[in-house]
Amino acid sequence: MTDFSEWFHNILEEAEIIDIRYPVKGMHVWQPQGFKIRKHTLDILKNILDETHEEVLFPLLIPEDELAKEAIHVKGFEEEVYWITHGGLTELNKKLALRPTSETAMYPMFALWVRSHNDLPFRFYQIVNTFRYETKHTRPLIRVREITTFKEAHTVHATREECEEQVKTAVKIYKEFFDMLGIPYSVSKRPQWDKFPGAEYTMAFDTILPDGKTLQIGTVHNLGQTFAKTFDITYETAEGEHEHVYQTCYGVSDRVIASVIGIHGDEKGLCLPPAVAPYQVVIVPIIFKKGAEEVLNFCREIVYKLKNAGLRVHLDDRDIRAGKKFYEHEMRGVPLRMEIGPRDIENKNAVIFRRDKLEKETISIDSDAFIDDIKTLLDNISTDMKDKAWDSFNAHIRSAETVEEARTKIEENKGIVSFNWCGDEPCGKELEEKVHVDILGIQEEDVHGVCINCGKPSKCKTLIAKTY
Ligand code: P5A
Ligand code: ZN
Repeated sequence: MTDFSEWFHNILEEAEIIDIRYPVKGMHVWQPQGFKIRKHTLDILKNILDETHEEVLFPLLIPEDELAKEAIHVKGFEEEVYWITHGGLTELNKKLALRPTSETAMYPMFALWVRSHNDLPFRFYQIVNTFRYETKHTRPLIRVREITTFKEAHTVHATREECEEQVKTAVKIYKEFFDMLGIPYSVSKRPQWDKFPGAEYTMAFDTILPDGKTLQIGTVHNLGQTFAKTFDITYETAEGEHEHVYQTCYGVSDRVIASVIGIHGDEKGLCLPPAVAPYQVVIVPIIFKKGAEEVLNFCREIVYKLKNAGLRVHLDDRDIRAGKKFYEHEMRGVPLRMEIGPRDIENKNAVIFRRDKLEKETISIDSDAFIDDIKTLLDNISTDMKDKAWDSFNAHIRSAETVEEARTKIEENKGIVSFNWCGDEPCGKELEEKVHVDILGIQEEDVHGVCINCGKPSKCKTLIAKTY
C-alpha cells in the first residue's frame, strides 16, 4: 500500500461503503455495504455491553445553559459546537446545541434519577450521532463532523473505588471488542493536557494505521465528582446522608470501522474479519452450458445448510463471468469463497478460497461434516488476521534511549516509540516540539530511570507517535 490515504478513499468508494459526495463538509452517507459492516460491528459491541449496561436514548439538542454549566467541559468543546439559533423564522430565546457528546444532556436527568445508594451503580449507553465542528482536516470515518456511530457509555457509582473499578472494566470491554475485530491497540493514560474536558484522567486506545500514524479508537474517562458537583447528582447513603456520586464515561466511534477497513485491507481491497463481513461465505457456481441447473441446485443445498448453521452465506448466481465475481468478492473482502462445478459435484469436493491468505484449497463436501470445516476455517481466518495485525503493530513499537534516537525512529518508519519521561508538562511539550510528535500517554507507572529529555528522574514509560 503505497499511499494509505488514497487507498482508503478509493476502497470506500469502490466497495460502496461510504459516499463522500454529500454536500456538507465532514458529513457522509452510509451505503448498504458499509451499513452492514457497521451493523455487525455494533451488534458485537451491544452484545458485550448488554450484559452489564442498559441502552437509553437522549435528545440530540442540549440547552445552552446546561451545556455551559460545567465550565471546563464547555471550554473544551466551545470551538466545536454547532448551534441552533432559530425555530423557523423565530429566534430562540435559548440557543440549542447539537450534542458534541452527551454528558450535559444526560447528567441533569441523572440528578433526577439517582435517589438512594440502592439505585447505584447505573450503567447506561446509547449509540447516536454527535456533531463536532472539527477544524483539522476531515477524513471519512476518521475525523468527521457528524459522528454517525458514537457509542457513549455513562456510569454512576457511590464510591471512588467502584468508579476506579469501572474504568478498568471499561478498558476490558473495549479490549474484548477490539480483539473480536482483530484490531491491535495500545492502552495508555493521556497526559493531563490532553485529557477529556472535565475528566480526572483519560485512558486511551490507539491503533496504528498502515501509514504508521496512530489513531485514537476509544477512550475511557474517570470523571470523579466533577460533573456530580456541577449537576448536583447526589445519593442518600445507608446512614441518610447526601453524597455526590462518582462517574465514568467511555466512547468509541466510526473510527473503529475505519480501523477494520484500514488495518486488514490490502492491494486487492477489503479483507473483512468474519465477525463483521456482510457475507462470510460466497458460493460461486462454475457453470457450463450442460448441467447448469444441476450445479445451481447443488449450490442452493449447500447455501441452505450453511445458513441453517447460522452463517451469512450468499449464492452468486448472476449471469456474468466467474472471474468477474471472484474479483468483486475479493475487493469487497468476503472471507471465504466456495467454487462448485460439475467436476466438484462428481468428486464431492469444493474449492475454497481464503481472502486473507489468497490461498485455494479443496475440501470434501461428502458429508455434513463440511459445515464444521467451514466454521473452523472462518475461526482460523479470524485468528490469523488478528495475529497478522498484531505482528505488524508490534513491529511498529520501538523504544529509544535518547531524544535523537526517538526522532530518527519516528522519521524512519513512524509507528510508536517508547521511552522514559519525567511526566512534567513543560518537558513533555518540549519533547513534542523537538520530535514533531504527540505524546500518546503513559504506559507503566513506577518506572525508575531518567527522562530522556531533561535528565530528571523518570516516573513513567511514555509513548509518542505521529497521530491522526
Ligand atoms: C466518552 C463518551 C467522549 O466524548 N463522552 C462520552 C466521552 N470522549 S471522546 O474522546 O471525546 O470521544 C470518544 C471517541 O470518539 C472518537 N472521536 C471521533 N471519531 C470520528 N470523528 C471525530 N471527529 C471524532 N472525535 C472523537 C474517538 O475515537 C474518541 O476516542
Ligand atoms: Zn523530562
